[in-house]
Amino acid sequence: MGSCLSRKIIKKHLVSGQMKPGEEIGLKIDQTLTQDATGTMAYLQFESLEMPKVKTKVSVSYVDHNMLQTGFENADDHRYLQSSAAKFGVYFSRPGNGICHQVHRERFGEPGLTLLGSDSHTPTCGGLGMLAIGAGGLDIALAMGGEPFFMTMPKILGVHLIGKLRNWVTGKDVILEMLRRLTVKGGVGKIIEYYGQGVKSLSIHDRFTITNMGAELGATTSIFPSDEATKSYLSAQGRSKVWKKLVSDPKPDFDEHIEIDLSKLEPLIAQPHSPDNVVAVKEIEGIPVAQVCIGSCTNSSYHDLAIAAAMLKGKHVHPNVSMTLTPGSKQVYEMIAKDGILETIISAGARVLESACGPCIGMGLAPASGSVSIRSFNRNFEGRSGTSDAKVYLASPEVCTACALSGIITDPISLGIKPITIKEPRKYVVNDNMLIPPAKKVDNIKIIRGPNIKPLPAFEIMPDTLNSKVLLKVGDNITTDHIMPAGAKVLPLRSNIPAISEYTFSRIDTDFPKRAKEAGKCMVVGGDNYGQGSSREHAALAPKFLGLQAVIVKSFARIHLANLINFGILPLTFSNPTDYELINQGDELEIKDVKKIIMEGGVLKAKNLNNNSVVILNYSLTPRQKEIVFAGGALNYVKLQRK
Ligand code: MIC
Ligand code: SF4
Repeated sequence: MGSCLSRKIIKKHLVSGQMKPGEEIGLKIDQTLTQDATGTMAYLQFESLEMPKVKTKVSVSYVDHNMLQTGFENADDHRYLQSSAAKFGVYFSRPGNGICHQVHRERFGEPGLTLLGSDSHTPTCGGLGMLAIGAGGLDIALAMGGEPFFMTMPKILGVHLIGKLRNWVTGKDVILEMLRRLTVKGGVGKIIEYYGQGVKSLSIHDRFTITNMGAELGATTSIFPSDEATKSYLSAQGRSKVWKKLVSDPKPDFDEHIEIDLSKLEPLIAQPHSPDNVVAVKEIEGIPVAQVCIGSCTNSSYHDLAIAAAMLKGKHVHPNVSMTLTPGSKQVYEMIAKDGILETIISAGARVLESACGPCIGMGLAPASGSVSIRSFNRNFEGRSGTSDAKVYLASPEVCTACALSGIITDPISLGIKPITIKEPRKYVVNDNMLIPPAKKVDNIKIIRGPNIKPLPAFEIMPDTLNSKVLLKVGDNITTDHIMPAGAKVLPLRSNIPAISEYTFSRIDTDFPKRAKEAGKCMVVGGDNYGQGSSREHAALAPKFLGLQAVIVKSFARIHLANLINFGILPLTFSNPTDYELINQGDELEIKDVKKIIMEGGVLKAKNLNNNSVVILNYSLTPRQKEIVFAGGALNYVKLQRK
């Protein structure tokens, strides 16, 4: 049996462990990326490592999330990030240069390398044959400091692609089909590797959309081979030198396997409020639409905007619809400005936004109460748009534009217009004047901090017995947006843990921070796939600041689990999932001799002091992770190691 592509790249970067699913492996990281909403913490953490410079080949600090400057906070963060990038040898992508995942694939992505990013959609660069993984900011800080990235060796799920997409069917429909089949937890613990004759027919942009939104499957990452399409893309970016052919061997050693016949797919749409709530567009045609947004790191490429413009040409946006288009990067913006696409879009009555995450993260453009918004984005969690009762649907730019023209949910096939082919540019506009390379002389560079940038809180080592109340009990698929919302109001507080902690669980229970502060320590109980979605470590850091000792659930999402460990919160799962019923919100739990039992590999029991029932809990921690949790988090642990 031959090796699949994922294992080939892992093998080249393996610094510890064995490539057996379930075992802990350490990977050498070639490149890192951070964005502003997670980056300030990552650089504060990097600073606390007291290293003069990053040790990676390339590290980039992007500003794309916190772009609405309604107060001084975001501008101060941008300045902090720019000065720390200069000081530590990091590229700085200025506000306006674009969304991190769009710019990174344009200017930095390289087949065969590893990329670790403090954003869950980092796997986008997997479209180039890169092993690109999302993680919490602390893991990125450690990788910048030259530490390996530790994770559990995933299973490799091979997705055999056959056939060819029909007209009006796109990469978005491929990933929506994956979500329909596998659900938001179907990719947990897996790398998704696409292969087979069908790959050839997928444009590089289709591939990026698919790898980007693999995050919604909960996957560790997704990857495509690096082939002729990859070569043309990198050449058009003036980077043909970094191209190399990368494919799996014949008969690759996948752990699991599925097949998708591309020719059988049709335009699909994810309904509120989950990316896996997928149906065929034609099944729900006719629903009135109030807003259409094309943008986000999933679908804001030159190709996406060109197709929307071709559909809009000579027509106008329906009077009941507010349509926005976001060029994903300055490069895309310059391209559409040059070749008339921008004019077509403006003339059709669409609103053009700056190159940033924008409405995807609730930074403006919240839809009207109870209204329907169709978006080319990747997440439609309840309330994420900024309007709690809005109904957000996810679909391709083609479907979005069809809806904007007709004012109702519409399958583009029903419009009866001729299929449109967009030619891949032979040369992209390359103008890196908003990308500041690392400074050569750093001695005089001062890191500039605004008053909203508060020092990192310090955490104590874990006590021998955990004894606290379950202050919150939640169900399945709780997202990190539930635990720590984003949006224009909360995002500016990302550098201020005491202030942001006031919003912990505010989507579910506005009283939680008050109760937690009164109690001083607490636990949370949840269902399956706890912590899915965003990589924001604030969803661990803020609850930790409020005294969260342990989270007991049926199962965890990967990045959040790692973040809990990184901040010294004990992650536990029910040995018997029906025991979930034995614990109620408000019950007091006691877990005695927790460290001793975990060190010795014994049976961990939580006693419910309210009904005297005893629940057996599993802990799936590697020896290194045990040390981290006991030390009160990874920063404490690394500092101890370096002493
Ligand atoms: C998101 O899409 O939810 C974000 C905002 O990009 C997050 C990161 C963050 O919360 O800062 C992500 O996907 O990791
Ligand atoms: Fe930005 Fe949205 Fe992409 Fe997250 S998913 S990086 S908020 S565009």
